[in-house]
Amino acid sequence: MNQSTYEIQNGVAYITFNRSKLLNSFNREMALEVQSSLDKAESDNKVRCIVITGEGRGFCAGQDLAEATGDDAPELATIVKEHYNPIILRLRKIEKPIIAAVNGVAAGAGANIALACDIVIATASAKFIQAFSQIGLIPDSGGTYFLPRIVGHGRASALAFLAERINAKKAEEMGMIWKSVEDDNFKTLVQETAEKLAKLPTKGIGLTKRLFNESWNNNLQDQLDREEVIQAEAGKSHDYNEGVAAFLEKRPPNFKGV
Ligand code: T3D
Repeated sequence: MNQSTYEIQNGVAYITFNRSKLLNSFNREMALEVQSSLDKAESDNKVRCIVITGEGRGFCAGQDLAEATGDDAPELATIVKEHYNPIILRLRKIEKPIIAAVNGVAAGAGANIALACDIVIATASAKFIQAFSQIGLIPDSGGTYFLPRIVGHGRASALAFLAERINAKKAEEMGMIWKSVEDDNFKTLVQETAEKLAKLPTKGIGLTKRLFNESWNNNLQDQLDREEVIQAEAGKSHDYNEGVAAFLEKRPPNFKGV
């Protein structure tokens, strides 16, 4: 791997985009590496939280436009199908919490990869840009799915059509991200949040994520039915028994994630 890095620390897998000279814009190699890192993090039981971030001053500037143009460039549909869609589907399917640690500008597919994560923490100087309309494209990487659902139709339309730079504070105010944090405190907050998540009941969190995913397409009755089924599954976990026992014995719980 040389377009990204993969590192595990205290139960957290850190996947870092590593093309900082080009603001971590995606080429094919980086897309395939990120897919394989997500697979590794999913199958490793020691990993109980995943953090996605970028090296240098940018999070990710979306597609490397030099790679997407020129005579031997792949079809746009091929890029979307083979690079971005598999990443977005993994981010939603992996039943472990995933943090987008947005360390700088997040544009195009970079912005929408962040929005597909479970929790977005951004440094105060970060910007979010739905850059697609500037070059005549549509918001891919789940943008047309997540944006209206997260911020509402009106804001999604303005963000997508106008491609304005939205700073982290404003993104937080409109509910697009969880937290904007001063640059000096960013790394510490990301690490503390990730390590806290890695000690929580991963099984229950994963099942919650599954139900949130399903809720987009369910009516209330169907969703309540699913909660009934999945609560029974959560109730069979080690961490449910441990959580209740720890509460009754007035001691801190020791969750194992299963
Ligand atoms: O294949 C397809 O196209 C379909 C898939 C589409 C998915 C997409 O993501 S489409 C959207 C693609 N992304 C963009 O349109 C964003 C382009 N970048 C920018 O608008 C700006 O770079 C930023 C607003 C993100 C940041 O601006 P600034 O002033 O902080 O930095 P900069 O000077 O523009 O960029 C620094 C370097 O990175 C620069 O290279 P240089 O001059 O130092 O050699 C710049 O060309 C390069 N860079 C930034 N973004 C990209 C890029 N190079 C290639 N592709 C990029 N997307």
